[in-house]
Amino acid sequence: MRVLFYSTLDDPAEWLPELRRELPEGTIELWPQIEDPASVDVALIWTPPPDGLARYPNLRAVLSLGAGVNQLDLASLPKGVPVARLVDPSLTEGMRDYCLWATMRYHRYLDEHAANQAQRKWVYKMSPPKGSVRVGVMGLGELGSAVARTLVAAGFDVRGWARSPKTIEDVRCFAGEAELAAFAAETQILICLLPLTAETRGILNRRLFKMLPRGARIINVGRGAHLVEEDLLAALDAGEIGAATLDVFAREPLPEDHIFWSHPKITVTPHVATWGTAASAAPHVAENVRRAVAGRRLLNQVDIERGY
Ligand code: NDP
Ligand code: OXD
Repeated sequence: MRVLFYSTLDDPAEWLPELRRELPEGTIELWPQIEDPASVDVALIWTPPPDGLARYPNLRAVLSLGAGVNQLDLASLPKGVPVARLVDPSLTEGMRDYCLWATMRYHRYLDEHAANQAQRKWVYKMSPPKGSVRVGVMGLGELGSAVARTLVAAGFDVRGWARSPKTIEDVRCFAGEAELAAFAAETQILICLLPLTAETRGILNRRLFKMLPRGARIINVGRGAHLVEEDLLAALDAGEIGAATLDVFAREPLPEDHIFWSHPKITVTPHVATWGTAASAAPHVAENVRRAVAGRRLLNQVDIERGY
């Protein structure tokens, strides 16, 4: 079994030894040094390589190096080849940590205290009890459900929204477009952990911002294209949204002259909410390579029609 590895983000020096350890019966080849394209079984990639995947006529699976798959441009992949997203315990842990940090930072007004410090201003502002702070998580999949549970354990009043109904202990769950307004009406800190699909593109928009309580804070860790940037800027100016923490952007790297860099109510992090690590993810990848070669259904296989 032969695996092609290509990524502009992930370090092959970290990944290849782990993959070779987990898949001793396989051969891992680093793009573009591919001995025989016809013998490649699986592509393990963050984005398709510059010359695409059509050169590999016997491909049996495309495995994403990310939890998200939109960056693979699903429509451009060879038809009929199954795609799987990455599920990795350390990636999930990183996302739980980031969302807890960002939520706590707003809850304890640490953004405001930092701004006050810059002006040598002593402003005594205490937070309400955590149990009275309503945090809403959009997307209750692998990551969203883990984040929701973490926030419950931390003491917040948590609700979640997904496409289909969910049951998560101590999380009030809402489903579908019909329940979006009810979910949003109670959400003071909104976390977006949706995949980017035709349905979710631009979902963080003026209409949704107006459904939220005045001054709500936004944490976008999904994808940049979930956010309508001009709607956020207008909502911040109008005080409808109080502040935003953005980890993902429509254009990455965020251009140097982008207003988000210097906006006083926006916190920018460079798409580092979390990432997959080779040591933790390699067993999952190896299992999916074996499944692909055996013609079995992949773990965390993407529904191409749905887009996630
Ligand atoms: P999953 O596929 O496990 O979960 C997706 C969730 O979104 C599901 O609960 C799904 O609902 C819900 N959803 C999808 N479409 C809709 C819709 N139209 N309306 C309402 N809910 C919807 O994905 P993960 O949790 O693993 O990852 C989520 C996203 O996080 C990734 O796609 C990626 O964009 C982002 N990400 C960002 C990272 C970063 O560093 N910033 C790192 C890793 C991921 P249902 O359960 O009903 O199907
Ligand atoms: C991912 C990401 O999708 O890092 O895993 O954004």
